[in-house]
Amino acid sequence: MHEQWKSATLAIHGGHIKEAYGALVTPLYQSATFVFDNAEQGGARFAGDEKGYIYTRLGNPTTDELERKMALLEGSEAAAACASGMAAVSSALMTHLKMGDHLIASNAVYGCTYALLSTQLKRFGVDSTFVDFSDPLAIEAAIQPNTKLVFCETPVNPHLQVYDLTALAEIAKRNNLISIVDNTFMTPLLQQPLSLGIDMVIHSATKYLNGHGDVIAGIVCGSEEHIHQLKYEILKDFGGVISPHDAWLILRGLKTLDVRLTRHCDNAEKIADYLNLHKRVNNVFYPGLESHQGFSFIGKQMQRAGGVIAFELVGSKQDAINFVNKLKLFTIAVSLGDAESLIQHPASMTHSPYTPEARAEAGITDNLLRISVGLENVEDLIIDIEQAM
Ligand code: LCS
Repeated sequence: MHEQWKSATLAIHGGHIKEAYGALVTPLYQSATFVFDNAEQGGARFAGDEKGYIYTRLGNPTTDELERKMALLEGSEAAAACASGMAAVSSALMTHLKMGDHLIASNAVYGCTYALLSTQLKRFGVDSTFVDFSDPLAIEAAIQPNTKLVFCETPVNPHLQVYDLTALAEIAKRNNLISIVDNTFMTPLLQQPLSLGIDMVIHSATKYLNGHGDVIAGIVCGSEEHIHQLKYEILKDFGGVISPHDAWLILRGLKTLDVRLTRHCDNAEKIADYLNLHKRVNNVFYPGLESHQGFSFIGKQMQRAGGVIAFELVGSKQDAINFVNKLKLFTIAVSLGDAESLIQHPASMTHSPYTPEARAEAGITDNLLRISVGLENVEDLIIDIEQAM
């Protein structure tokens, strides 16, 4: 049955198991631990001789449903839910890396991912090289004898550059590297990296998957072997597991993902067109615009361009900051994918962990602004931008 269902249906029904009392909605199993009938049963569960729950850090029925649903949506064998998007990124990396290894990442990624790769992993003897992933030759040129994996987001946070995932998967396979893609900006409804040959997909579920701004969580999707290792070694021992309550909220959010994304994309397309024609705007970064480097990937690698737009205002950094402060309907906050439209200044906020040099290299300028277009009436949003201009 699952095989025939489209994503919108899977997001509602996928992975659901009929509940004992007939409840329509998956129950929230808000329990830290699970009771054994006797000591022998407890021992058998720990030994793996008997199936069944032990302790929520090792598995929980509510969390399991989220993981089954996400695996179906991404087309992976398995999935693991984590305490945050950063827990998903770090757990996925720790599954594959050890001291002395090297990885290659795109030079623009979410700020904390950059900090993890450039600073934290270094403390454990793992080196990272950052290159422009729009140039496949640059990726190949960065490969060393100890390179283990390649990592990127596409579209990139914050400026929406798009990378060719088929080319990336091909480079990874030819050089025996693991490929990991952060699919947060797209969700599996707009882009499925595993179908293009990528090995692992990561999400900050904090964003569109939950969609309501009330959860911090992450997901990793991949092969049975990789996810088993991630769950029963990395998550078990490092502990970055999701709370069942957050898993339950994401299950609720996923039911409306398809309709929410349609609205996010519709609104963002109209706002990108408006900004593109505005004389106070220098550059609009939105893959749905013909002028954008990522436009040729729309309808192929990615179904639509999503709900995030970046743009540079004419003038100084202070002019950009003044514009942000004048907005009345857009809320000044980091994060994205919520019902509320949000605006933030990447250089001083989400991408402040970068050094100024690395930020310049990654194309994140001081007057770049990023908006997450929400679900409001788009005319109201444009009126708000117009009055702040
Ligand atoms: N990956 C991407 C692409 C992200 O945008 C973020 C967070 C993360 C991973 C980490 O997820 P978290 O741990 O926050 O769930 N991005 C943010 C942003 O752009 N503004 O605030 C957070």
